[in-house]
Formats: sequence, structure tokens, C-alpha cells
Amino acid sequence: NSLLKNKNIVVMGVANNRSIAWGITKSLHNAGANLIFTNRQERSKQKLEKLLAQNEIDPTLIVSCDVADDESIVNAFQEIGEKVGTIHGLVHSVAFANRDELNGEYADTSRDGYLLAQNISSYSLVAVTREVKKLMTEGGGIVTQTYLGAERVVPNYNVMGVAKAALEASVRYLAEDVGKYGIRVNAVSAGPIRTLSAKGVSGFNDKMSVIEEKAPLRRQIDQDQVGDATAFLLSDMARGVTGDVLHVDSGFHIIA
Ligand code: 0WD
Repeated sequence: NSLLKNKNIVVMGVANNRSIAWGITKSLHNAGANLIFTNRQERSKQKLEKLLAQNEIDPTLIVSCDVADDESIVNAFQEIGEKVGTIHGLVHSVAFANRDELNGEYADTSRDGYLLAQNISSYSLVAVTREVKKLMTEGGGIVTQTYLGAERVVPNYNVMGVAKAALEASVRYLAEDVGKYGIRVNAVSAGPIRTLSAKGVSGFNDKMSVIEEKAPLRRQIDQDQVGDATAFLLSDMARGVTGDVLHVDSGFHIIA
């Protein structure tokens, strides 16, 4: 399809072929977008280059960006601006929390662990929006990745649930800020998908099996489903949608 033909879209957070951002990459590529990638680590960059080559996707640009570091964010988007120019879309698919705080009691979360989860998983969207909006001179779309643990208590998700709640509130406040420039900000709330990050959450397998039992569609969610929903939100088809959270979870969130 040509939903995103001639659109320049930045994808943040491809760690490997299981990453949600990789499913999104495939959907955006199929929709005809030109893709710019950011990676935190050199190791991820090498994996990404290999993946892209295997799938015959020619990246417009790959730059390094550590979202924990304002200077790194500023430099990354400056380079993107210089080498690519106008940006039409951005995918934010990064999060982090200490593994030892993704189990047990939320009340035991340390101050540092709390701030780290907020910093990488929530504040990063604010910092990135501030930089990318300068390049979205023709309007654009920003999509982040969230999870049901923001709205409900999901066992063990703990500090990350609170970070996702802040992320979803940020989506609304940012949507109001940048709406006047023709930029939309939305989130996709994906059901559980087996990725590198998901390995850190205790009891993850139980979360997956409950989807097959209880969700209206009674089947697992995969990266490609999240990819297609993200492509929709970035496209003109979703031009009337902003500040929203779209659940891609086989309908699980509607079930009591
Ligand atoms: O079930 C799941 N897997 C779900 C994940 C359900 C619903 C939502 N999500 C969310 C995650 O919370 C996250 O926001 O989707 C997003 C992507 O998660 P993923 O695809 O499950 O995880 P993974 O494949 O591990 O990718 C996470 C990325 C990695 O990319 P890089 O390029 O850095 O290797 O986040 C990255 C992580 O390293 N990341 C950072 N990127 C830049 N700066 C940083 C950082 N400081 N810290 C972590």
C-alpha cells in the first residue's frame, strides 16, 4: 500500500527482530515510508543493519540516541534535520525499569528505580517531542507504546505501570501542545508480546495465556498487529485522532 508514501518517519527502539519497533518497521516500510532509526547501543545498530539488509529495507539514516541524555537527543535530531530535513512521523518504542522491581510489592520500589522508569519510559517522550516537533514543519504524527498496566493493576508490572500512566497522561498534554502545529500524538496499548524487555517482567507467560482464554478474539497479539495499528495512527487515515490510546490487545481490556 502507499499509505505513507514519501513520508519520513523516525523509529526509536529496535533492539532485535522481536522488538515491537521491528514489527512497526515492517508495516511502515510496506506502507512506503522512508525510515530513519535511532539506537541506544552500537550492538543494536549492528543487529538492525543486518535485519534491514535481510528484509531488503534501505534505511534513510541510522543515528545513535540515548534517551537518558538530553544532549544525545538534541544531537540526534539535529543530525536528522540536517541529513533528512522534514519529518512526518515518529515512533517512540523505548522503556526501561530495573528487573528486580518488576516483581514483589510495588511499595518496595526504590526512589532511584522509580525515577529511572519515569526517566526512560515516560520523560523521554516529552524530550523527544520537543526536538522532533521542530522538524515536523508540515504537521505529523507521534506514536508511543503503552500497556494496560497503566490503567489497571497488573501483577508485577509495578513501577512500569506507574511510568506508563505518566506516559499516557503525557500523550494527552503533548497532544494539546502540538495540535496547533498539525501534529498528533497517540499511544498504542499492546497486549503482551514476547520480546527482550518482556523477559524482565515476572509471570509474563501467565499474562499471555490469559489473553487466549479471556480476550474476545481469543488469540495472541503479535508485533505485526501493533505495526499496522501504528502505521494507521501515523497516516492521514487517522487525521482526526489525537491524544488517544488505541488498544491492540484482542479486546482484552474490555473484559471484567
Ligand atoms: O509485551 C510487550 N512486550 C509490550 C511492550 C506490551 C506493551 C507495550 N510494550 C512497550 C514497552 O514497554 C516499550 O515501551 O513497547 C515498547 C518496546 O518494547 P519491546 O519491543 O517489548 O522491547 P525491546 O525489544 O527490548 O526494545 C526496547 C528498546 C531497546 O532498544 P535499543 O535500540 O536501545 O536496544 O528500548 C530501548 C532498548 O534498549 N531503550 C533505550 N533506548 C534509548 N535510550 C534506552 C535508552 N536510554 N533504554 C532502553
